[in-house]
This record gives sequence, C-alpha cells and structure tokens, in this order.
Amino acid sequence: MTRRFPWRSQLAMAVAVAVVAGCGVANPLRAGLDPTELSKARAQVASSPSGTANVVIHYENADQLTQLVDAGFDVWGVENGRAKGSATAETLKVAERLNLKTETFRRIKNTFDKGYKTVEQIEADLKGLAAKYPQLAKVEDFGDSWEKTQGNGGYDLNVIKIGHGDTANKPGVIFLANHHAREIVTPEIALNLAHLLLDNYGKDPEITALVDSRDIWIAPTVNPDGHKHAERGVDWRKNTNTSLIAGPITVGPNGPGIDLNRNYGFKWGGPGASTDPRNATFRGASAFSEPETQAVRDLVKSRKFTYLMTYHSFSNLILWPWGHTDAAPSDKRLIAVGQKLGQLSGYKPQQSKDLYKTSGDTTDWAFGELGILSYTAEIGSWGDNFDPPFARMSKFWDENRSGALYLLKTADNPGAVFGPELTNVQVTGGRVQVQAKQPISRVEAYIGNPGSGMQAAGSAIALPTTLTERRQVVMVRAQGANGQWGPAQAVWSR
Ligand code: 0X9
Ligand code: ZN
Repeated sequence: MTRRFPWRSQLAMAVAVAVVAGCGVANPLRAGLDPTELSKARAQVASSPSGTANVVIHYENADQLTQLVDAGFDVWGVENGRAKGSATAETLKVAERLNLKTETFRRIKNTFDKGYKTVEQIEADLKGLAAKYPQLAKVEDFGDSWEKTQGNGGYDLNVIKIGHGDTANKPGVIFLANHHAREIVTPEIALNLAHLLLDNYGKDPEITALVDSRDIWIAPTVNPDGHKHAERGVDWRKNTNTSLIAGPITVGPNGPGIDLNRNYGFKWGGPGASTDPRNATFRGASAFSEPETQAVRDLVKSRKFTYLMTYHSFSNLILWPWGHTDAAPSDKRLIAVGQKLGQLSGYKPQQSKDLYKTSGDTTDWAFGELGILSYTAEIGSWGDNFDPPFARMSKFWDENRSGALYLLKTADNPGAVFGPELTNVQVTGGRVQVQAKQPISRVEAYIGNPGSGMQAAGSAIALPTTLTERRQVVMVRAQGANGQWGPAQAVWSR
C-alpha cells in the first residue's frame, strides 16, 4: 500500500469485487448471479422435455434483455427490471456471462378459464353481432389460418367491420388481437370493443358519433390455430406451421411455428428475431411467409387507416415504433398519442425498443410502410401471466376502453392530441359551455366534418335552432392558444 498511488488500492478493491462476483459469491454492490439458483435452472433445463426452465431474470437495460431473447429466452412479461419466462441452456449462459440474478420458479399449469371464448365462440359472437346490427356491422373472412391453407382443419380469419353506411372514405382505425396464441385476454378486449360500439349506438352520443363517422375494423384473433392449442392448456405463442421442422416436434413456444409478430415485411431479418425454427421468436422463412401475416397485410393495406392497435399480453405497457432501431420515430404525434394511451390505461408508455429490440413486428411495418400510427398494448400485470381468471377481464377492459375510444375519436386528426382536451361540456337551453385543462381561445359546434360548423371566441357557443329542434348528436371542440384544435366531444343537442 503506498500513499503515492492511492488509486492502486481502489483498483485492487474493484478487482477483488469483480473476482468475487465472477465466482458467483453474492456481490454486496449488486444483486448478481446466484450460483445455487443457476444450477437449479440448469437442472430444470436438463430434465424438462422442452429443454427450458422457468426463470425470473433481473436485468438492467433493454440491450441485456435483447441479448437474452436472442439466446432463446421466451419472455412472458416484465416488471421493474425483472423478466419472467422460459430460458434455454443458451439463455442461462448469457445470464451468467452478464452476471444477472436468475431465479427459478414453478409455473402453474396453463389454464383456460371457461369464461374465455374458444375460436368457435369468438366467430359466433362476431356473427351474432353482425346479424343483430345489419345496418352497422358486417363480418368478413379476410384469409385463412396456416392449418386451413394445408387443407387440414384450421380456421377462417374473421374481421368485423363497424360503421354506418359507406365508410370507405371515413377516418379508419384497425384493432388486431391474438398474434400470440396464449395471450387469451386479447380477443376478449377486441370483442368487448365491438359490443360497446354496437350495443350503445343510438344510446350514447359519443358512440353514436363514432360509429357514424368512422371506418372501424376489429379482428379478435389473427392466430386461431394457435388459440386452439392455448384452449387445451398448451403454452403456445406462434402459429402452428410445422413445415420447417424436421424430426420430432416438441410442443410449446420453443417448438414449431412462426412468430407472427416477427414475420412482417419491414426491416424483416433485422435484430430481435430468431432464425431458428424452434425459437419462440422465429421470424419465418421470409417476410410475410405466413398466411396470417399476408392476410393482415392485405387487410391493413385495403383502407387508409389512421391508427392501428394490436393487443398483446402482459406487462401493462403501451409501445410504439420503432422496435428495430434505437432511433426515435420522426412523427411527434405517434409519441404524444402513445403517451396519452399510457395515461388513459395506467400502463407505462414507451418506444418498443426500450422493452427489447424486435424486427418484423406489426407496428414497425404498419408505421414504417404505411405511416399508420401504430401501437401495441401489453395487457395484464406481472401476476396475471397469460391466463388470469376470466374475472380479471373487467379490469383489463376498464384499462383499455378509453384508449380505444380515444383512437376512434381522434382518427380524423391525430394532431388534436396537442390541442385542448375538454373536461366538461354542458348543454343548457341551446347553449354549449366547455371546460378544458388548457386555456381555450375558440369553440366550434358542428355536425359532419370539423371546420364546417359554427365557431365563437371564448369557451361558449349558442347552437342554432336547426340543431336544437330535435335531439341529435353535435360535436364540440375547442382551440387552444397555440391555434391547435383539440379532440371533439359528442353531446346531445337537447
Ligand atoms: O415480443 C413481442 O412480440 C411483444 N411482446 S409479447 O410479450 N406480447 O410477445 C412486443 C412487441 C413490441 N416490439 C418491441 N418490443 N420491439
Ligand atoms: Zn404478444
């Protein structure tokens, strides 16, 4: 020890800590690898038929999680720097190299609570809605699942189109669910949305205005073959395409199938997608190799959608592009609306690469190729896993309903996210009085298109008698001091 080189003792300390950590002895400075837990995980990998172990890995940043995923870690969900999922031998090697605390846990068997609809029930529900509301809804078969293309069972891919009259030129929003088979809460959210819109038409002014003025498409399951496996209690993520695997087929996320959320054709072949057919994030043989992604691609391209929302589970997140690069998206509305969706759901809003990198996902493609403002919602908390009791659905729906309506509401003008949001609109004796959190300079009341109605300076406006003679839906919006109009709110004129 010499006074002339005091840094030497610090260096010696640092080396000692690093050596101790490397030997796996608990590091007092950091919750690093626990060798006993790591051996338990290795033993699970060796003894399980799928060659995986259920683990929680504590990580520090998205880059580490991406490395784990690239090493075959099938991530189910994340919370506060922990990721849980099934790890392969390769995943454990990477966890060890990065010195990440890794704990094993027993996962209760996948269940399929009887409250959740089967593929057949999902289809029947959609068709029932279309039959009940023929003026407002139509079910279209927009493609086939992989098994159906093989002439071996399988399913049609169904979408319900909601809107009044000819909607082709109206602002559009598309909602997709269940790219990942085991994410069984997601078709239910999609169906709830269809019910909400149709059952409240003519009753609620907001819903009535949305159904009258928007082109709304909802596909509750884009992976019905996989959903069928999940219904049987199998831990299944991908589609069920077995054609790329030779030899014995193991079930589960590390078995056969293509990850439909890595198969889209924007930057396909980039980071965060596996080239191994047995990996949970296998990207497929080529971009859009799968019938399911081809069908979604053609459906999304068939209209001009302002927004796309794709429901996944779980982790209480709202994600937006990009996922394949650290670069931020150039459209400021994409981020602002994403943050708004975070506020409305209580989920954490972030750019999707901040979870982990992916390429070939739905939202990077829809935004990158078509400029559609696209979002992923990861529904459910850490403890929910993929198969919470059906009773949890009412909470998930509460979290996601207002975001879905917000997208529909602002589909004519996403920039409205920068304008004043109305917190209260009162109609008394033909006079509309509005309130907002931000200062208001003008108000407009209109039917039909924004900009076509009556305007007044300040925060109140008198409706013309033509609007108040009979009860009808009137749209009201306010302009902020920055000149930006905010989202419109629908009210009854009397
Ligand atoms: O990995 C996915 O496909 C999505 N998460 S899930 O747990 N439902 O599988 C997230 C995709 C969002 N994109 C990125 N994180 N880059
Ligand atoms: Zn998913």
